[in-house]
Amino acid sequence: MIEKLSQQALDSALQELNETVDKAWQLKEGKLHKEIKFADFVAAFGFMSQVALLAEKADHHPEWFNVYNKVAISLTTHDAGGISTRDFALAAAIEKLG
Ligand code: HBI
Repeated sequence: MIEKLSQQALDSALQELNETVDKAWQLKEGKLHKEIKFADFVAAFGFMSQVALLAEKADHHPEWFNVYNKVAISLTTHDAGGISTRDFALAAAIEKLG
């Protein structure tokens, strides 16, 4: 069974993740959260399609919200009741998308 990260592990994983990104992930409502703005709806939906493929491969799925060119993503691990290494793995994979 996957476990949720301790506050200390969470803080250091978040710091490490954010070293590699231009817009930071944040902790929001106990989830790993990021809001991304794209050029238009097609670009936003294209991004979501790529994330959907990653999510299926990892069997780990985002909570997200899209309006036109904006996508808000929240990652949490239901099985763990909080944020786990799976959320950081998915966030890192999302950051690697072209
Ligand atoms: N996605 N975010 C998230 N958290 C989970 O715990 C999770 C998931 N996708 C599939 C999944 N768990 C499966 O392992 C089963 O729990 C259905």
